[in-house]
Amino acid sequence: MRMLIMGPPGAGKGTQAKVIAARLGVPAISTGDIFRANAAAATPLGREAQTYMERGEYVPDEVTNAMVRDRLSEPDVTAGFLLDGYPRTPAQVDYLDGVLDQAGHHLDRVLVLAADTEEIVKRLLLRAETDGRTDDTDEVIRRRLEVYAEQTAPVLDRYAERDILIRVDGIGEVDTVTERALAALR
Ligand code: B4P
Repeated sequence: MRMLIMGPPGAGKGTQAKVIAARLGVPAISTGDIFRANAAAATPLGREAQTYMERGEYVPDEVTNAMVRDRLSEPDVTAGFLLDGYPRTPAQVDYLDGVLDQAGHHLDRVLVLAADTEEIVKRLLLRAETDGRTDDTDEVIRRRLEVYAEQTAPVLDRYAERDILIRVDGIGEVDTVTERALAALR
């Protein structure tokens, strides 16, 4: 199973990706987590990514694409993967298609989690209190939502045209959303 999980910031991608991937027996790969791990370790990639993340902007495609290509060449993805938060731009969609094509693979499903803006802002401001993420301030959350609407929402049409897009309501208890997503994937 080669899958993506998409949706606006705060829709529950990272939360659901870990559980769903474990249930399906594939690794969950979060570009946001990889950037944050690099930022915490102060690697050159992390220092560069941090300057974009703290403003709510996307990290440049060339940087993100190269990082995902390397991750997808690791042995644990042979049987499949769940990519969380990638691709987010048309150029990333094209790049991922190319990487998969070269390996003779294709995407099976794209799961989109939906949540309204009011719920998203509430969740992320709550996370700011518990996790202290620098991109969970009111101003940066608003910018992340704008960037999503401008650059990522149009990408969903590409997958809808291929008939692999599944939309799931992301509102409700975490377990309820997981079961909803797994049922939709079956
Ligand atoms: P991400 O780490 O992907 O952050 P995100 O979009 O906010 O989603 P996340 O997965 O963390 O949150 P979730 O919705 O699970 O990206 C961060 C930044 O990295 C981007 O802004 C960008 O700068 C950079 N980046 C990442 N990928 C990139 C790419 N491909 N190209 C360029 N740049 C890229 O959860 C949010 C909160 O809601 C959590 O606190 C969670 O506990 C809570 N929650 C989840 N489900 C819930 C539920 N059902 N009910 C109540 N709360 C819930």
